[in-house]
Amino acid sequence: ALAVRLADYQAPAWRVTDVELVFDLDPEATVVEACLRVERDAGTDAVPLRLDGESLELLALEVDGGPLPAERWRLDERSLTLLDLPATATVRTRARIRPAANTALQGLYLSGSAAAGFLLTQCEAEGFRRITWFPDRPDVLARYTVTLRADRARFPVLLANGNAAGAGDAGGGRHWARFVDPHPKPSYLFALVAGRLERIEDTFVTAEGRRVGVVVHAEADAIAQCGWALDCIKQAMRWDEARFGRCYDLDAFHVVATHDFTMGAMENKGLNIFNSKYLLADIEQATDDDFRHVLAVVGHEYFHNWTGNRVTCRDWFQLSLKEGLTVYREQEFESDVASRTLRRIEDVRTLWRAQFPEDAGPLAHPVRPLHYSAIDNFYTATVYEKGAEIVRMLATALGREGFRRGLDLYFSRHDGRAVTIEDFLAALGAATGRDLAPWLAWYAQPGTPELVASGRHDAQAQRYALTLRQRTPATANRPEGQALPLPVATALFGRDGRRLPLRADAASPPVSDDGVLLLDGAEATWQFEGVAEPPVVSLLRGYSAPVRLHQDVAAADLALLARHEDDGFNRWLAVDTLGRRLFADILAGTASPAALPLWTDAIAAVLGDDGIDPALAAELLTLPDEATLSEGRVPVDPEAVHVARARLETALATALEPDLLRCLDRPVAVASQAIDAPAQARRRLRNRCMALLARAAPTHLERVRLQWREAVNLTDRLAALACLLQAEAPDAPAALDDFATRHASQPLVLDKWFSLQATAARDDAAERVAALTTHPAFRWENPNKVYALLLAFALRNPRGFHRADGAGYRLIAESITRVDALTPQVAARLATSFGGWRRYEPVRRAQMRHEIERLRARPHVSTDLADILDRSLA
Ligand code: DPP
Ligand code: ZN
Repeated sequence: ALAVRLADYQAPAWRVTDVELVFDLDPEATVVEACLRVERDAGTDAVPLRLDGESLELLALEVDGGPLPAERWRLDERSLTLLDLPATATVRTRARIRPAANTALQGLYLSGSAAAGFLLTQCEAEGFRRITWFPDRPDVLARYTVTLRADRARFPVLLANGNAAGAGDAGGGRHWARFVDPHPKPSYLFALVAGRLERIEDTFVTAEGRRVGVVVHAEADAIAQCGWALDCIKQAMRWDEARFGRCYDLDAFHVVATHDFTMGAMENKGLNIFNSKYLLADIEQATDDDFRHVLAVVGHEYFHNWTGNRVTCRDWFQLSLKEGLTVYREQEFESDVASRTLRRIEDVRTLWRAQFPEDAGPLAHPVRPLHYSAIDNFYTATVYEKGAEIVRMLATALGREGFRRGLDLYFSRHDGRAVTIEDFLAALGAATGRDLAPWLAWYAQPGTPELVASGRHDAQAQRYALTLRQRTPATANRPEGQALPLPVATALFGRDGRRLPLRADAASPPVSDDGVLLLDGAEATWQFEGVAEPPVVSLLRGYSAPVRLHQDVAAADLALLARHEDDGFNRWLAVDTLGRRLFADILAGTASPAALPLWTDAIAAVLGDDGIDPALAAELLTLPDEATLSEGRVPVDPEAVHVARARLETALATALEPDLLRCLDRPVAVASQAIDAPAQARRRLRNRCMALLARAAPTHLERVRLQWREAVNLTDRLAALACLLQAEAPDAPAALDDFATRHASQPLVLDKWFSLQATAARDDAAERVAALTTHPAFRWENPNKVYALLLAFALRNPRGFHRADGAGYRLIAESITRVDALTPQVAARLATSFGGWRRYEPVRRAQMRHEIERLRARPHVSTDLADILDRSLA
């Protein structure tokens, strides 16, 4: 497909001011009547009106109430073009579409069976063109009036964006409902839902005094699991008012759950649609992590109402304008209402596991890409997670108040508009009197910067000089990057573990009140005064910039930080760094037993600290996964990484056995069905201790079995099952069967059952995963099932996926072919697992390359898949 280029952007010659849509809904054949009020921009005479449209059957076309002569319109597979229109016109089309046959899950489709399922839409990024002809680009904002007509018994609930504006009987067993959305919006935010859905609801009164009906809809067997989501919506609404001054702006806020969704969720105006995985939660069918993910994703989609909907993107190159900013808002929401340290550790783990490798491989792209041939493939860790890190750095650099003032100006300047990342930076800069132009480079250049820190202590002068240098090195695919603005949150500690004041001399670059050094060139040096002894330096506190840090720190200093850092993240980071050093030694065959105690003692000391947050303790006991440990190593031998990691984990478990037992035996006065943050944190720690003990000695499996039998929540039951599986215990197969029987009617729990087996590092993992694709609960058409089994295998079972005989690669390649014929977006996502092929040792490298080429050579490769394959090979 032809690439679309940022440099070619042109404002639309035609605007659509108002849209009226009438749907006659039916799963087999739905008729869509669209009436567009179009206006040509002054000064753009004679430009034809080109409307996007795909997989639509044209039934009628009229302009200004009459037919259009054949020579004045052209129709092809992708568009409808109208010639010689007056400067303003009314264009009416009628189209037939086939929701039940739509397995791509873009546009209007059916969730569930034809007899009992419901109809819904997914339009971001380019799904609306599968519903009707329209300038399907985010800079065309229109007011929508939508009328839905359908069989009343089959589709009792009818929903679309905006405010309800009437409903009634349509005769012949059919009924209708109308919705008016007063806020102009781009077509990607359009949504409708129709079907047999149950609801739970509440009322929320905004800070501006608007009474809002908050409604969660789901099918009958899922509605009982929606209470948590309803709660989370209200929390998100209140939080956005308090933290960012943003209120909700319609009479109702609807949220709908579906099992058939390619993404996590979608922020359609006033009618969010969720993958059930991120909406449903109860103690029997959801883990603690699920509860937190629901909170985060519900928040994320709700926050888009301002960052994405009220202020939207000019074009899809600006995707991170809404996604990076909204991920940042979501992170802050969870940090404020749950645990800041835990959320930060998880975000950084994700960045290292997913974004750093992406940024180092052939699929690397700037946060604002320069071109694309399939925009669906740019909903990436780089656009989302690195984008959020940039926003976080800006917030750090401007300070909390400055950032808030900047965002306020951004909203007031651009409300109702489609804007760019330059507009965002300009608003933040104007509100704070700063020139933020240098920050644009963060959006423009790919690659992870390297930050090198070195220090020198002068005992005589009681001074400590800290030098920071940065570089974004060249790779095969790109030249060396330029220097970027880097906020480096810093603290100095004395040998006794106390914080030292951070006083830079007058000649040094500035230091903010909260200890942030802003490195804005290739190199700078700060001279700190009043430092009597060589300090222990803690850099990038809270991970203040998404860089690779190179700092020569003694292991004893890291152990000191593990005990005394008051920034929870850097406390964890010190332990993590110690663990990684040991891992590197084991991998290189240079491990010395003497090095182990510094690490394990540091963890033991934290575990013994009664004041410690159990969630942080659990994180200290969790090693980086194999993908993270492989990152930055060339060439990777996945088997060696697996073995070295397992050895390190066993060493940790053995060294800490008494501490882990003490931790488990500590009495807990907590209801095992409570889901508040402290209860979750304690479960997390106990389950982590149990998993390590099971590693240390098989006798501890008795504890696991006890928990397996007595668990009263899914978190504990699943944790016990994972231990049995990991230990390859003789009763593991029976436990797996029991679990499947117990949860047979619960699709989301079965997804976990599939994932657990897909990620078990067994020799025969590929064969087992292949066999599971024929399990009656597995469906190739359902993205969640494909993600739970096949994507989990490809991404989270490096040993199985990279098996030396290539069986893992063949399994995933065959699965990609199969899925591509159904849901191209899902196939493309699966194919990204081959993206890092060049980093592997020669045998695996050749096998992966062979699978990529074989996939590319097949007939009927979708545009989405072809794009990933081509870029992987480039
Ligand atoms: N629905 C996706 C998200 O919220 C894309 N906008 O990130
Ligand atoms: Zn989003």
